[in-house]
Amino acid sequence: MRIPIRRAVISVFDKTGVKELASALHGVGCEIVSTGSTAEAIRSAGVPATEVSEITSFPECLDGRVKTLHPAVHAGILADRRREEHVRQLAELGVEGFDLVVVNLYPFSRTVASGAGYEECIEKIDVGGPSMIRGAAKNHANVAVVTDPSDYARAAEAARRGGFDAGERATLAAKAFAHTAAYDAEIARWTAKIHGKAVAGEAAAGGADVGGEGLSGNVGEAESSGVAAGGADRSGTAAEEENELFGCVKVADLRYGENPHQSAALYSAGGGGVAGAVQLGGKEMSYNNYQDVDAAVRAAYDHAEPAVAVVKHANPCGVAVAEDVAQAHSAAHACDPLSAYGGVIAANREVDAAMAEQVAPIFTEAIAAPSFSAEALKILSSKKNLRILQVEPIDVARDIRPISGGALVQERDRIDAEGDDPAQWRLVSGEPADEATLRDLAFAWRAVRAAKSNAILLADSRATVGIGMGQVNRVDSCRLAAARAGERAAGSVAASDAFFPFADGLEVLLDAGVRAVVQPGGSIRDQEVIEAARKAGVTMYLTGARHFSH
Ligand code: 93A
Repeated sequence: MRIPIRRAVISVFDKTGVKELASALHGVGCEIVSTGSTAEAIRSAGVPATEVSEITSFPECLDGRVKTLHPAVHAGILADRRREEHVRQLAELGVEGFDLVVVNLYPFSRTVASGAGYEECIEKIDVGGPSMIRGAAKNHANVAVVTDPSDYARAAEAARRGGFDAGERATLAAKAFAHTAAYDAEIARWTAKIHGKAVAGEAAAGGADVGGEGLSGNVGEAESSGVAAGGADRSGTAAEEENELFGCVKVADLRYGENPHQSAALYSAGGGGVAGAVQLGGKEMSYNNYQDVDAAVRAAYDHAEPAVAVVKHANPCGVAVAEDVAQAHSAAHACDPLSAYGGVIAANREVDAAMAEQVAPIFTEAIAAPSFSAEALKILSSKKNLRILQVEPIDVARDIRPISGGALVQERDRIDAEGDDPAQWRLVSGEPADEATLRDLAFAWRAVRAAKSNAILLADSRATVGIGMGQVNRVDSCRLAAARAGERAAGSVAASDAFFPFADGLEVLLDAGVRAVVQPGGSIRDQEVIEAARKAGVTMYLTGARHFSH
């Protein structure tokens, strides 16, 4: 159901596009209630705006710390106008409801990254804004919430056609909650840093002066620890100079890069994901930890069922899906326990005590998941060095990779390309796979793209049993996968991230006893490859989709 936009509260730090939005809202007869400088900006466009202080009968005070924190605002945002009782109470209290909340927040991360001092950073912690955003998002049955100026055009359009419908309001609410969650995560990391706690380890904003009364120090300034202290000397390096890159804000200087002589920094797009992870325990995150956690998260979060990926040097050494994460972890670990030593683990569901008990005895650099049960956290925290990261899944739109003299930008590879769905696969050899085999093939196809090309992945019972990756020819990847699987190669299924250019690689897999294969096809020698599969009586599907990962 559409809810006409008759009354809106607008309070924005970034004034981009606010005049146009206010004009459009005014044009459809919407009353606008607004805070100090937002109201000024709106009025400068000839659009009337009621000051919040007029409806609260309370002045903005305490240097702007209290502007909208008043029941006349929050009751108007939170009232569920489908409930007679709420409508009656609003009338009794003389409060009018809001249909739209437009808020963007004080730029906390940017302030920290700019090298601002402690007091300035503290003042840039927005309280009233997130409260209004969360109130409107909670009450999306009645209120639409807009937090991103790029949604203003949609809001203006919605106002003209009689408001947002329920689905649109829910989508905006989800975006709003993600926004405030990411905002608070950044503040948590910074606060933990300046108070020397482990919540975000040292991977927080800037190098805070935590000694003695040092909290008034320049908290955004990079500490210059110097090579002798074990960190790179960052003076005059790119990591220090660039506070913004590709729309991401620098949130931390890392101790060093891939190697101790390289300076490095962490940038965040301001949302969840690995760059926005909240560290719940363990040692400081390193550059390599971030890379590996990112690869592990991507490998685990690709699956719909409970899944665990174990990663080493950005490549999976085990991936599995199962009924729960503990089972998935034990299957993933069993793939290659030798390589899992010193690896990084990611789960796509809450880590429970059962999984934590399994992980604790294994030397692991980091563990990432959307959440951890209290018991799991207790078990994992007993490993003082184990980095524990809460990673909110996000939809990454693009990959950026620097090359000399510039950068390559591409749309991110997702597992939803034409041909990824097993229903679209073309059977070119052998019998159609039975249900269990098809499930294994579908799992293997989903998992193989987590391995660097050339990638060959052998799986059984929805767990990898051998992975060959990163080789400069596919035959070697096949040999590696078969060798790692050992006896388990016989009866397993195989996925190849790209076509077999010759039959030789496939023949290695056939000799090892693989019983079904999925691969993109598309080689000029497809017929040769298919013939080899047919001769061995092995099932083969072509997907038409390829998942190179270099
Ligand atoms: O200091 S606050 O947390 N206290 C508040 O009550 C409050 N209400 C809105 N900051 C508050 N805001 C923020 O003020 C908004 O999130 C927005 O970023 C900014 C807009 O203020 P102005 O209209 O004066 O520029």
